[in-house]
Amino acid sequence: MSTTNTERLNRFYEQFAGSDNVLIVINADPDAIASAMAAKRLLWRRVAGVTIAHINTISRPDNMAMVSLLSVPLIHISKVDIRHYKKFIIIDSQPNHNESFPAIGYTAVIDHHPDTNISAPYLDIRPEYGATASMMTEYLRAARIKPSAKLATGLFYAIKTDTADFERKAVNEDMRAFQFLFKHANIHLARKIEQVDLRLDFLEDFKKAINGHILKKNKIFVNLGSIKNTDICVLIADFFMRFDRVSWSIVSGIHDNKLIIVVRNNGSTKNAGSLMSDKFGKFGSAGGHRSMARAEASIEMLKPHIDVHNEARLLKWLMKKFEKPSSQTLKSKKTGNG
Ligand SMILES: [Mn+2]
Repeated sequence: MSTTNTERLNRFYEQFAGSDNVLIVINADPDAIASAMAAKRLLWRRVAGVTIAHINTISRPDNMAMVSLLSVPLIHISKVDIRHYKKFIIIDSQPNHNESFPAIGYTAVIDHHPDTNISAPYLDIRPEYGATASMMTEYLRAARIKPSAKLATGLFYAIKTDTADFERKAVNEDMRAFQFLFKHANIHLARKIEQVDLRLDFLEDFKKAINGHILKKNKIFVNLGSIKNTDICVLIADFFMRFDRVSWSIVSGIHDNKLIIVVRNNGSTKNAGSLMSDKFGKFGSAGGHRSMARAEASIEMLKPHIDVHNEARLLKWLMKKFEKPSSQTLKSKKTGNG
């Protein structure tokens, strides 16, 4: 095993010369960020410079916390002058995974997603692994590099995230990497990153939700009005499910000419997904699972039925949709079918 890792490391190193400026391109999530940090560390003092560029917008609060708490130097791909770089690496993705990856020749691709049959001078694709961070930990160990607390914390958090605390697909190597990182990571820092799921600019939406919610029987209804980010509906719907007696949480908001409706329930009652597609499918996309569902209804198509900007009316209209059908309706339905 260890010879294989050493061989991999040496073959990886062979791709780079001391005068190279290297660009690592990622679709930033915890695993990609931590793995890129590790690759940068591997190449430290072996190349002229290493830049890590991300193709996506980092908006998840935990990812933002990871970048700032671990001081990860990240730059958006749009701000990168590709001509400055000689060698390119993709980590935790493959070039054809995303159109935003620059269409250039990649020197190295290191990933744990299913193999998409790309070619590159250096390829290390191990789909059986739970995280690319586990692979990168093997490289560090093969290079006899003791990871800094921040790097170890990043890799540690990446494995936790990608394996969902080992509830998802993982191999023994993930476990071994995790055990190794545990000795070097700052667990408090990892916990802080894990804990962060809110951004301070969400506070106004929470205020509105707490002040303006309607509790009807055991259903909570909230309308947030215009929202900057649809994630806030999910956060607030989940938040209200934490209260006793609340068995349904229905949160709406307006974004991008759509009425977003996020629903949570305790799973023991009516199927939220089918209810949503029943009631809102005709206005856009709607559906989900038994206890988690979502609709994105076109405001244009809703216009003949409801003015979504009239909050009181909107809430009333929504409450009607989630009412138990009266026995009368059930009866007439039955007659209709018979
Ligand atoms: Mn990954």
